[in-house]
Amino acid sequence: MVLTNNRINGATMDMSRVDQVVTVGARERWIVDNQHHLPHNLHIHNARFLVVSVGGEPPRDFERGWKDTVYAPPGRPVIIDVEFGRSSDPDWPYMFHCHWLMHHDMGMMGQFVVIDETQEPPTAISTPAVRANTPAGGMNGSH
Ligand SMILES: [Cu+2]
Repeated sequence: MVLTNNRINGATMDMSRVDQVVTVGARERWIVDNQHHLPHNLHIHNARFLVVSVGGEPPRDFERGWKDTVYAPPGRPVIIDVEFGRSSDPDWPYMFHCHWLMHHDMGMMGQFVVIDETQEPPTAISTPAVRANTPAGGMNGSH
C-alpha cells in the first residue's frame, strides 16, 4: 500500500474497481509505505492485523495487539500481518482507507474482496450503488 497525496497505490476511490483480492482464511503481509510528506494512516474494514515493524524497528507497546487502523509516518514503512473476515463473496467489497477525514473524502480509499478457491477474482464491482452512478451503456469513471 503506497500512500501518496490522497492516493493509495496511485489511485483514488472507484466503487467499480477491485483493488485487491484476498483468499478467505489467508493471513497476508502488507507493507504500508507512506511516501508523502504528510502523516497518513491505514484503516482496513473486515480485518484485523498485527504490526510487525515500523521503519524497520519492532512495534512499541502502543503499536502491539490487534488493530484495524495503523499510523503510517512519512518515510517509515509499516509492515502488518492481516487476517480477514471468514465469509467470501466476489460481489461484496470492503474498503481500506486513510482515516484522516479530509483525505478519505478526497478519495484516499480502495476496496478488496474476499473469495474462496471456487470463485473467480472479479474484474469489476457492480453493486446497486455503482449501477445508480453509472449511465446506461457503461462505466464513466467519474465517481
Ligand atoms: Cu491521509
